[in-house]
Amino acid sequence: MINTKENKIKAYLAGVNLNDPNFDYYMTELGELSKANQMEVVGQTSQNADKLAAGTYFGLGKVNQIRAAAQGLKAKVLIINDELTPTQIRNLEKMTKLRVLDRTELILEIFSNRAKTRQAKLQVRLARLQYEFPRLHPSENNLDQQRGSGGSNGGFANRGSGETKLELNRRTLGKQITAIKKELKDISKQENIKAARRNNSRLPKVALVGYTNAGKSTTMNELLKVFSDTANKKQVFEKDMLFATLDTSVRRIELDDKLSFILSDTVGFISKLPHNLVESFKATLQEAEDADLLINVVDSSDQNMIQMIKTTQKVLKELGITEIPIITAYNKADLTERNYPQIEGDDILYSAKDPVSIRQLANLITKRIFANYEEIKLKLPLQASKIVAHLHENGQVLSEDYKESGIYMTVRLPERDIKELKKYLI
Ligand SMILES: Nc1nc2c(ncn2[C@@H]2O[C@H](COP(=O)(O)OP(=O)(O)OP(=O)(O)O)[C@@H](O)[C@H]2O)c(=O)[nH]1
Ligand SMILES: [Mg+2]
Repeated sequence: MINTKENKIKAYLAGVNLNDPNFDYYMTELGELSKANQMEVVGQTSQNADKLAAGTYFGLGKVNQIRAAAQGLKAKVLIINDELTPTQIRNLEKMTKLRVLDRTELILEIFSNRAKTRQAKLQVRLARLQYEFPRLHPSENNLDQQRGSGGSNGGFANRGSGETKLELNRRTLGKQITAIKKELKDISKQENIKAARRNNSRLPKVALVGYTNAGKSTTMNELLKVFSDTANKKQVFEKDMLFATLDTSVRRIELDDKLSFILSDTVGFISKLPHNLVESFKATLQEAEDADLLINVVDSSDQNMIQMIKTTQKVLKELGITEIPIITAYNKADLTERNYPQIEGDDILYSAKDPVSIRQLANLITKRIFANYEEIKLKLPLQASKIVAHLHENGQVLSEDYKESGIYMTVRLPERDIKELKKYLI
């Protein structure tokens, strides 16, 4: 349901600046995240400090100031720019009389609202449970509550009457976490089988990565429109909102001259992505890890473009992805004054909505991934059907002619594969 302005929850943003040059940008992002969560931002404040107050995050004077300001603006929620400790959340809620949401919870909330497939839902749920686990605390009414003797919890009854609700909750949560991990592992196993099939074909793999809402999915869809056969054209979901994509989609792109590659679209990034979330989404991001080439899609019309590029680089590093070559693709050039498409070295300025741009992008990708491919002509014995099949799987077969004297083929292959075929070269 779309909330109108009237019934949107009013939120007040606040953060402590520990001398971070990116602080203003993080606050801007926090505002975007709040809006993505159906909230209306009514005001914001910050405090410069050398360190965070252990119990309250802000200094006490600042907390009072926030309470007054938020009350005046009729805010119901206080949104904090960092991940807080459970104690900090509790104290701030008590002192401000506001519901307190930290950055991590905000991002988790958006992800849970967006998740559609079983895998995405489980991944978000796992991240959320792991976030909640250390935050479980005995609330006022269950602090002293002990499990009644002879209760209905069968198997656990002998755990002793001293068990608090808290311990019970912890155990329940722990079990849920284990169960979700197991189910995710099963899903991931099936995915791995599919991935292995793709790996076997040894077609080059290209992954679209980058900041959320940069236009990764749009770029994939437009490449599919221009280059794929109908069976492969299935479009992916694209929309003007943060984290539209939570699942990785994989498609085969067939270029005009029989060159093909595998393209994947992945979940978008943002600063300070919660650690648990990155962990849970590792399986989904596997495609990026396995890629031969990454396309870092950037919204070139956004004034925070440089920060967004840095954010993507940082998340990739956190994922351990440091060795894969990258093309930086500056998208949405139609919203700028600059001429496009334009290629400069490994970079391209383009618009995903412009077919000429899309062809140029494909050219650039092709140049990179097929850089070490060579075109060769072969004459194979008629009975060499295994080699023929292998060439179809691993190379780009440009022509194939069956004659009485043998099979004549023109093939593009990676350099390393050519050695083995030396005796058939013509
Ligand atoms: N004007 C313009 N809009 C674009 C262009 N490319 C994408 N968009 C729009 O930008 C918005 C986000 O596009 P997506 O393709 O969903 O972005 P994404 O990078 O996949 O985003 P996430 O999945 O959320 O990470 C959509 O509304 C697109 O229509 C472009 O070249 N020009
Ligand atoms: Mg997307």
